[in-house]
Amino acid sequence: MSLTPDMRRGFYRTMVKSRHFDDSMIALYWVGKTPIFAFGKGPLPGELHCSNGAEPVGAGVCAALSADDMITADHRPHHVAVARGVDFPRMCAELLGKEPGLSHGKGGHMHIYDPKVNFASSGIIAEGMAPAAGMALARRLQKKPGIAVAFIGEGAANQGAFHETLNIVGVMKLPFIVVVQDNEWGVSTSKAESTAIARNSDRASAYGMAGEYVESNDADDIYHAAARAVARARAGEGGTILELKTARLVGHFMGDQQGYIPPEKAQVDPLPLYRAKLIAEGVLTEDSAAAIEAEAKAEVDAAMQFAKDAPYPAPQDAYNHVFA
Ligand SMILES: Cc1ncc(C[n+]2csc(CCOP(=O)(O)OP(=O)(O)O)c2C)c(N)n1
Repeated sequence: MSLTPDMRRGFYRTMVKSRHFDDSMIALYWVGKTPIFAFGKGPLPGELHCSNGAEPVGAGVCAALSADDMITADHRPHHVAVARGVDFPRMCAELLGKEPGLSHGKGGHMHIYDPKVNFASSGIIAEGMAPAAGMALARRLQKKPGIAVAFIGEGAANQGAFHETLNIVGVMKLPFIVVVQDNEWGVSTSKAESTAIARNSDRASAYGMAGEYVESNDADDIYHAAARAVARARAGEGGTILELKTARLVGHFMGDQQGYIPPEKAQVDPLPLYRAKLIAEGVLTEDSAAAIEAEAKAEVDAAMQFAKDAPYPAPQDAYNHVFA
């Protein structure tokens, strides 16, 4: 499907919403943790991995999917969850550990789970690969429509789960896409230090599947490449390693000062670039862009307020809704 102006305005809106969500969570994260970084304190205790810079990946890939398709994401799931249309107020409540959260506040930000839109995420890297392949196989056996897409980072592409899953996807020609988000860093380890080849998509031939590397962090380019991979999967042509050159504009987790990133490796923010491009092409004006930004921010602020006002789970429910 070719891109319409409406779709591109939608990409911009999705990206702005995701960015404002992350920025709001980052601001809240520091409450109670300063002046000394008190990791366990505040309304958002523990780790927080934000998606700033990767928004085009969520917007572009999810636009190429249908409601029947299934998604697994990783420890940095916000941009994908927002683009997929996960119940947003409940997602905010989940991050704050509140009772109306998607998992009653017991999953936290790395474990966003919304079966209504076929979305799950896990903090164990590459862990989403095998369940996604299983979902693809289930759809085939049940003769139901739908493909599976696993979102991971380039660091996770060195995990055993990546290779074992792709082997079986290749053998069974499963309708599966792994979206490898190449932001260059796995915590503080650069891709060059951890991976002997420059592009994980080149590994595709080893598994008998297609591989594509997208050099630009632009939602339009990402959408087109994702649509090609989706078409192959739906046509029974098997899996794709879709590696996307994206960015991580914030630390690996909040509190990471990123001292290991040399100035020449500083990454570019894709949002102002996309905004300027759409304005230059007449898809947006200054006014319509500002209106989209205001609307997205109002939606985030309302959901944040809902989450802040919501109650915590009752202590007697500690053992409900959990498997152990
Ligand atoms: C199996 C496993 N090993 C180690 C970790 C700790 N860990 C969390 S994120 C991460 C790096 C992930 O890098 P990458 O896959 O490139 O994703 P990015 O953080 O860059 O988005 C590591 C090692 C983990 N969560 N799971």
